[in-house]
Amino acid sequence: MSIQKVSVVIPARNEEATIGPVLDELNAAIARLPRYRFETLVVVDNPQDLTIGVAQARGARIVLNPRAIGKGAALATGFDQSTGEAIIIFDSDGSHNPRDIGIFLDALERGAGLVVGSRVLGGSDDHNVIRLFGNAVFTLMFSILFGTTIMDVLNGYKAFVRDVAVGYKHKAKGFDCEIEIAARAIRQGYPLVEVATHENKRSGGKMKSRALRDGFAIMLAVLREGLAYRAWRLFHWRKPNNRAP
Ligand SMILES: Nc1nc2c(ncn2[C@@H]2O[C@H](COP(=O)(O)OP(=O)(O)O)[C@@H](O)[C@H]2O)c(=O)[nH]1
Ligand SMILES: [Mg+2]
Repeated sequence: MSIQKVSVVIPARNEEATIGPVLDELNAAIARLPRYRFETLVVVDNPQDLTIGVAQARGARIVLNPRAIGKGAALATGFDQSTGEAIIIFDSDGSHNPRDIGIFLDALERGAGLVVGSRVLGGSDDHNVIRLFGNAVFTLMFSILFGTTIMDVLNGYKAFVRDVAVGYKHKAKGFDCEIEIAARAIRQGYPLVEVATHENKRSGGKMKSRALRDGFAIMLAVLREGLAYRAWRLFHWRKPNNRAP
């Protein structure tokens, strides 16, 4: 696809300790990609969040998510406010390297509908045994239900065409949003591509995810989306993209 405008949508809750360098690095990356127009949206929940001042000083637009109920809800509000044909999401805690956005955009230009950053290919400094195990199990469940070979569906560094993000009701309000986005792309028939990205250790502030609470929500989302997809395939088996290769 030919992309003119790119929206970078960054969820942030109390990330004033980390978002400054992230946006500085993003702005440097944007300067190296003059063929695109960019907008940067930072989605915060609370108007008192100190992240706002730090982000505004670096030219980002602040989007307030009035329903402060998680990363997925924040992203959904950001998507609605964005205007690019392509959307990139990554975290505000320094875990993702904004300098990689060019790799994601290249993959979209070559025909992908969803590009997923992969820690399996690129490594991580932010992992522990529980996170590693959860990621592996949920990704395997996802791959079986959706018939993909994707290795890191839960990674929060993604790029996709606009259609993957808007025009439907986002049920996933928390970290299960990663599942919903990937499911939507597959349902729409878009090719998925994985690219190697390295995950850094969070550079400050506090981690917002909780292994048990979020793991459970993610598992439910994989089952909900995956079984719905299977049922949908049964009734659309004549669709051209459902033919065996
Ligand atoms: N606006 C908003 N952002 C959130 C919320 N929960 C998490 N985030 C952001 O989502 C990103 C990922 O969260 P993080 O705490 O790093 O969890 P991790 O993905 O397990 O490392 C960070 O940029 C957070 O600031 C939320 O409730 N609201
Ligand atoms: Mg993090």
